[in-house]
Amino acid sequence: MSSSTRRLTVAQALVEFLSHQYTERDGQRRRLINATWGIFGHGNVAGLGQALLEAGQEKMPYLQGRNEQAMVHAAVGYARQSNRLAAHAVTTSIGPGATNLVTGAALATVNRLPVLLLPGDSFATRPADPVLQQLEHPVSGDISVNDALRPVSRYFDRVTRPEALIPAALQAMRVLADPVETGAVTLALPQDVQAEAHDWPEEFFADRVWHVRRPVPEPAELAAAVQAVRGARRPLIIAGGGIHHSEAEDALKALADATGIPVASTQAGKGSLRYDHPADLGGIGHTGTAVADDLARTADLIIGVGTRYSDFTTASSTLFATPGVRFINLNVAAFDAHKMSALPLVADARSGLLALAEELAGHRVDETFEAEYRTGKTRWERLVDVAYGADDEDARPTQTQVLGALDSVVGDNDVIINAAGSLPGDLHKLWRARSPRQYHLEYGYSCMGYEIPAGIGVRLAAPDRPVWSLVGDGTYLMMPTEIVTAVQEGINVNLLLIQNHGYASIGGLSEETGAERFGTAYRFRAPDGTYTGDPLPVDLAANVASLGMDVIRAATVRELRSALATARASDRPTCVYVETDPAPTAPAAQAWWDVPVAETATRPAAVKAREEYDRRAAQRRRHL
Ligand SMILES: Cc1ncc(C[n+]2csc(CCOP(=O)(O)OP(=O)(O)O)c2C)c(N)n1
Ligand SMILES: [Mg+2]
Repeated sequence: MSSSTRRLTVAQALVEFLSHQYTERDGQRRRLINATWGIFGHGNVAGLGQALLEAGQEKMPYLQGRNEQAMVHAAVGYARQSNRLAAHAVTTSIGPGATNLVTGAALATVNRLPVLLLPGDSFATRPADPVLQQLEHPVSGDISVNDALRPVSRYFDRVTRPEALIPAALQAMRVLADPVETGAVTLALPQDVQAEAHDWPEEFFADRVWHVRRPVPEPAELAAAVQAVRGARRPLIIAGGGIHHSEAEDALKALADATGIPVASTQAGKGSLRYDHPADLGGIGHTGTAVADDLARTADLIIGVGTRYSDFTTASSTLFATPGVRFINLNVAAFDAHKMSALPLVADARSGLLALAEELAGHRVDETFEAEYRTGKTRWERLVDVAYGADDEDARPTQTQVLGALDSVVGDNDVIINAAGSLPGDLHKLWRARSPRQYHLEYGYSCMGYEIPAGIGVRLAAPDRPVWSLVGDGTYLMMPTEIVTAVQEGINVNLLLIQNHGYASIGGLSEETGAERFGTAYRFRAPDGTYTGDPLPVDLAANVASLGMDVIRAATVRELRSALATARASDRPTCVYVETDPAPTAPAAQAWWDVPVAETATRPAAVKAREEYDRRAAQRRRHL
């Protein structure tokens, strides 16, 4: 071991260390931590802030954010678009800056996406408890608000001594780069420790490459899976987000081409096959297409690839209705591979699909089965045409007509981003995904406010792809903050802002579940005290413009199409603002979603909704 050391503060050493970390997959090497987002306060200004200043933009690019949660969203957008091979760090002060990370951390961990969180923490040496923003816990002296990050982090450490940074930083990198374990990683850094000097061994700052493995299936698991596929009459593949993370789209296409097994996709997996591939059935589950859901109900074998089986996918355990239906789960995480009592195929998605294709050589599904799903696909395509089309181009567009207009303007490479509201359902049913990672839906945490900051992260990861953040008015008001960041950095993110005066999605859900749209409209109070008066005189387009973004207002379908084309051609961040006609033009839900309804109520709407709920809930089924 060399005896040479370098004297740096903990914060300086961490930044230096981070600038030397790389991932490698398939022989391709790239930097693991490509930038650090930060908002400074007394908990990090003179520690990590000073260290970032000393490092300089070249060594560690610094990005200024407006809201800590939003900075995590930007980092997550970046990581997802980078197929988890690169990530960002986020530094915050102590107290509220740190706890603002909690929602972002949960979002990253739920979606299995890497982000390195570096919240400041109150003094390790405790010279003057309580310092500003320090939580005092009457019976536990070592708790800080950062402990709220533990359950939402895949790795958590508090670096209370300088030398403890070494194992903490190494574990943090291992988890970030690991396809099974990745998620939010938190290193809490007490404000005094950040500024403390230490003599670091030079080896700590050597280039370090984290190989991102592609585990291959075990022969016995593979043999069992192949036997099950060969014996199935009506197999269906569910493509999950793991296909994109693993860059397994070509392997999936090869398997679908060779075997004729149809593919339905989750929100995270949509775009695994191009929408016009004959075996692509579109979305599955509550927001799925009729052809995918009909097939799921009648399938005798479900082959889940890189999916978590969320309740939207399984229609709350009601979708897979064939008696004796079996599951094969190809997943890099054993945790997911064993869901649905499946035959587990624990492997990287691409390795596993390639192995399956090789072992299944010559095998093909029945012609009548293929003809059946192709007919269903054609029928659904016609529904999409109807939902996208407008009889009157000079009328206010409905939401699906907005998507039709966007569809007509984007190219193969554009990325559309969304997370919450009525858009995810409409997009899952209708969007014609033309390339991997074009369809960027955060539907693990479905967090309102992901879209705008994520757009920045996506654009940083893919500077040559036009980026569209799609937001409703409620979502816009939740987190418009990073528009300022996009303007400041000249990051060309387009915003499609849909005004419908409230939480339309939850309004619809509320009505279906007997809650009568309570609290879901943005309107003045009527004389009876309910929010059923006039819409609020709020001008969101003016709000966007006030933050420095170009804005184009579109009132009709025709104007909208031209506004979208103008925004796309512009080299500045541009918002297209449109007020929609609330007429429902999206196809109805093809499968259930379990949202419990009041078991007893005085109002008739809830009583009636409960009857329907009980009928649906009786169809739930456990796969054991
Ligand atoms: C942070 C957060 N809070 C609450 C919710 C619950 N929620 C889901 S959709 C939605 C309404 C979204 O409103 P808007 O963006 O206007 O879209 P719309 O429903 O009108 O299409 C709400 C409140 C959420 N997903 N995320
Ligand atoms: Mg709305």
